[in-house]
Order: sequence, then structure tokens, then C-alpha cells
Amino acid sequence: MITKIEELLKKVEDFKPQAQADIEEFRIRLLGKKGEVTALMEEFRTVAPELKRELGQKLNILKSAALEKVNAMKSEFSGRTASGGKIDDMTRPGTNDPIGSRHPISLVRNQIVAIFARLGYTVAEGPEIEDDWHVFSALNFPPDHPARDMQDTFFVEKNPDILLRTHTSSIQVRVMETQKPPIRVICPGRVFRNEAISSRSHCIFHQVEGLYIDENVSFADLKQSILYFAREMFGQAAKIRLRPSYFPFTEPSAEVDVSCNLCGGKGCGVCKGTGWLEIMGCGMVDPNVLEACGIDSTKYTGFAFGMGIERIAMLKFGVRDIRLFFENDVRFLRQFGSVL
Ligand code: 2NL
Repeated sequence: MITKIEELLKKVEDFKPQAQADIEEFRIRLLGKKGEVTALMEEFRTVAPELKRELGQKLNILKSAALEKVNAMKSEFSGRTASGGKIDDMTRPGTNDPIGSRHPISLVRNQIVAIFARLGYTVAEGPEIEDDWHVFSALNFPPDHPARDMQDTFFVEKNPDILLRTHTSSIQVRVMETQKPPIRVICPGRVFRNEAISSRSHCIFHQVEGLYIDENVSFADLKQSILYFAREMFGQAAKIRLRPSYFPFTEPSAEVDVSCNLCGGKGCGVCKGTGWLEIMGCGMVDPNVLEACGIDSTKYTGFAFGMGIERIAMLKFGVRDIRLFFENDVRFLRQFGSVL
């Protein structure tokens, strides 16, 4: 019996759990109802009286050593962080790193792209630093157009042919120059305008433009595509209306309004009592633009549209100041939830 006690004492000393579950298993094996220490306690009752004193002391030492070991190991494991300590418990759940959330502009951009992807559009991107041809000349801007003014566009001082794009139409010019119809592209990107910063406008913002060119593309196709977009973005009850407008690169051109989703069209503070909110501009691509980009305007027609992502995000989320999108205050950014 004495050798058995010493054997177990050695076992207790040498015990090194790899995981928290090992400790409980160890406790049951030694101190449980059918445990080895418990069995020795039973056996002790039948021991000759002259041996009782010595064996009793040794047994008590063994029992308390086992208990102490179990408690010490338990507290060592429970006080552990995922990365700290000598032996890590691989069975403990990991700690999550805080990963933040997707920026509201990215969320809305992804949503716009996804809606048009369902209509067969593919995404195209292009350079933010552009030349006069791709931003203005190919798009039928006359040489004296005010957008070409220093007041509106950021030019490179040493070379006024180089500038920051003021719209993502420059991407579509590059697509038309390099691809043959049918063309269906959606062009998201950052654009730059030399404007005073206020709650409604910023010198840097984001746009999505779309372009569809094929034989027999009509204004009816344009209206139906935009109605589909408005319903997907603002809810199936959304209505649209088109007002005549002017852009150098489209003819005819229109401004698109969506029915106000806050008041349901009755008129409120956001829609300024009109029941309508302006969401984008659009039109049939001017034949001069098609020809400038190497597309036969007697064979092909097309429509194009453009919208500001900040504007869509402000209407969708009820954001009153465009500058919030650029401050990156996490208290603002966190409110848009999803990381997708
Ligand atoms: C707006 C208006 C618009 C286009 C963008 C476009 C592009 C090419 C040819 C013809 Cl390559 N048009 N884009 C057309 C109409 C309107 O944007 O208010 N954007 C924020």
C-alpha cells in the first residue's frame, strides 16, 4: 500500500494538463467515487492497527496534494488569455478581434452595383487623374464650357491637359474606345470638383454612372431600367418621374426624381413639401459622343445615367450633412451595421 501511495503522489506531482478537460478527468480518476485515492481510503479501514498511524499520515498528504493540484490547475487555466501563459488551452473559444463595419458609401455603392449586375451590367473602373479628352472633349463639352473652368475643375498647374476627373463618364469613354457594342457597364468611382465644402457638397465625392449601347436601345428602355433601380433601392412602392434637363453628352436629357420614401409622397421637410427627391441625371447618348469614341451612330444608340453615391446614401439613411461621410468618426460609421 505504501508503494501505491508513493506512486500516486508522484503522479500528482507530474500531472500537466494540456486542456481544461484534462483537470476534471484527473480529479475523477483520483478523487472520484471510484477513484484511486478513494479506493486507498477504503482499503485503509482494513489495515493492521500498528500501521494505521504512518499510513494515515501519508494518505492525508496524498489526498490534500491531489486536491491542491486540481485547484491550482483550475485557477491557472481560468485566468488565462487566449495568447498568454505557458500551456494554452486549445479547447477554449477564441476571442474576437474588433473588425469595424463597412463604410456607408461602400455599402450603397455595392448595392447599386448589385442591382445593375442583375440587369447584365459589368463593373468598369478607370484612372482618377485623367486628360481633357476623356473628361470633356470626347463628351461633347464645348471649348468654353464652364466645367472646364479652374473654378470647377482641379488641373495640374504645369499641364492643364491633365486634371482630376469631375465625373466617372471618363471611364465609359475608355470602355467605348476599346469595346464593341453591345456595351453594358456600371462605373463607380471617386470624383473631384473645385467646390466650397458645405453640408450639401464636398470637393471629393463618389459617383456611379451607367452606359448601355446596342442596336435599337430606346428612351423606353432607359425609363424601365431606372424604374427597376428605384424600386430595388427605395422599395417596391417607389415611383419615378422624369423632368427635361440638359447635359452636353446626352440628347434628350432628363433629371430623375423618386417619390419621397419618408412621407410617402404627401410632402415633408426632406422633400421640401414636393413629395419628390432628385436622385440622378440621364439621357440618350449624344451621337457626337458615340462618334468621338469610335462607335457608328447610324447603327447604334444608347442611354446613360449618373448619380452621386453620397446623395443616395443621405436619402436612404436620412443623413443631413455630407461631411459626416469624410470625417470617419466611428460613432457615425458604426450605425450602418453590416460588414458585407
Ligand atoms: C448626374 C448626371 C449623367 C451621364 C451622366 C454619360 C456618360 C457617357 C455618355 C453620356 Cl460616356 N452620358 N453619363 C449621362 C447623363 C447624366 O449624370 O447628375 N450625375 C450625378
